[in-house]
Amino acid sequence: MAIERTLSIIKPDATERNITGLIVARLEGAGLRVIAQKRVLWDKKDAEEFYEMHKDKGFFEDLVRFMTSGPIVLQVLEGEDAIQRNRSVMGKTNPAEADPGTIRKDFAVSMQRNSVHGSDSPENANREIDLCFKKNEIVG
Ligand code: 3AN
Repeated sequence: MAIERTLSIIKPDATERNITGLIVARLEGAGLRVIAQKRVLWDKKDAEEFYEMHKDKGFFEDLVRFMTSGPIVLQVLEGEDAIQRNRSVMGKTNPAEADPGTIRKDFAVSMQRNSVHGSDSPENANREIDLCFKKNEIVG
C-alpha cells in the first residue's frame, strides 16, 4: 500500500474540552504519523475557502460559524493508506452512526461538533494540505 499524506483538523469542540492529546493518541495508535501540526484560529474567509465545496449546503453558514468559534489544530498525517486509515479511525460524520472505538463515537457531540476533519480523497488531501501549510512547515 502507498504511503500517503492527509489533512486532519481537531475542531473547536475538542480544543474547548482539552482533548487534543487524546485524539492525537488515537491517530498515532492507528499508525498515522503527525508530520506537521499547528494550533490556529481561523477567520471567516479561511473557513469559507476551506469548505467551499459545501457552500450551497444548508449547514454551510453554521459550519463556518462553528469552525471560527475557537482554536483548531491543523495536522498533516502520513502513513500507509493514510487518507482511508484516518477516515476509519475518525468514524462516520454522524457520531450516532459511528462504529465503536472511533474518535467520533467516543468524543463527538453532534453531526456538526464532530471533533475531527479528515480529507476524503487524494485530490482533496493535496488541496487542503496546500491551503493550510507552507512547504517548510511539513517537517517529517
Ligand atoms: P466529513 O467531515 O465526515 O467528511 P462532510 O465533508 O460531509 O463530512 O461535512 C463537513 C462537515 O460539515 C462535517 N464534519 C460536519 O461538521 C458538517 N456537517 C456535515 N453534514 C452536516 C449536517 N447535516 N448538519 C450539520 N453539520 C454537518
